[in-house]
Amino acid sequence: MWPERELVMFDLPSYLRGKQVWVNCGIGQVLTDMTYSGRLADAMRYAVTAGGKRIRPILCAASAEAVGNADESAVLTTACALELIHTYSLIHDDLPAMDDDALRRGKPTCHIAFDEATAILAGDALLTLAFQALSTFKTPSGTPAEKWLWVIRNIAEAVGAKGMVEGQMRDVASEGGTLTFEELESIHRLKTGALISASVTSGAALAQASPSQMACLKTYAQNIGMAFQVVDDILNVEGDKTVMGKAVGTDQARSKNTYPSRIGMAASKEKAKTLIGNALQALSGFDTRAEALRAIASYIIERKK
Ligand code: GRG
Repeated sequence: MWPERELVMFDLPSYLRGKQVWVNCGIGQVLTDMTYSGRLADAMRYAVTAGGKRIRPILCAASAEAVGNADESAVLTTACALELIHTYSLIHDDLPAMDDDALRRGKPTCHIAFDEATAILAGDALLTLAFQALSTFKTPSGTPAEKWLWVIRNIAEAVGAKGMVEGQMRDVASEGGTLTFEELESIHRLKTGALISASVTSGAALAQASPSQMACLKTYAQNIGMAFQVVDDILNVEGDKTVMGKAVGTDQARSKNTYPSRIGMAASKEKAKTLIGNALQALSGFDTRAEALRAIASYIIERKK
């Protein structure tokens, strides 16, 4: 099991709050610098500032801290880009052609607050803005150009046609049918796990992780990424709509393949615990600088939203 004593000593809530403020300031700056004012910018800002846990940017920062050695401004730019991409995916996921959801982060979804065309464009613009911010960035201390390119490629691969978008395609195509367990896992790995993995590995790369550190962090990320989606499936059944800020019971209503629907609630919870145990095991060679990553892993199965 994981080291409970150290988790008790680590103040995760204040760590999360601090990092949320940090990334929100960065996102505000990127939006101010790189968008015109007007309806499109309003819709982009509305979706990004509607709330959200900021778990992907926080994982990026925590991973960089676990390794040490990162230029903070490079990590911030990357963290912002990850959240912009995540927000785009949520806007598009909520559209009538996808999950057709009216509530996200406790507020009307972007296409309800604005309109469908504006929501599509706001998502497109957020995705593009992420890569614009990444490719505009210059580190004063000089993060090597190859490292920076690696990060950009790492994120692009994770969210594109062999990553998140493919996961979404398979998810949409599978509605109403029955998937094998392997097919279900591959959807979770692509749709949710890929961006979470890229968040961890990009932070690690910016901190000059060694190949063996990178391998351990990849294992950590793959396990928490899968656990994150398993818990999301569980919360869609058992969660509280007000706490979560989004509708619940929607997976069953859309006949979606999920962990609870395939293996039941108890086995899903057991699966999430096993994955988190694996993730913590992968961090065993890291010192106390990985404490945030350890605490986040535990938070993923305890979260209520
Ligand atoms: C390209 C048309 C087009 C659509 C792309 C790729 C995609 C749409 C959607 C997939 C992304 C998605 C909705 C994955 C589910 C992952 C998930 C559990 C999202 C919720 O993340 P949280 O809990 O949300 O971190 P907050 O609001 O806290 O940021």
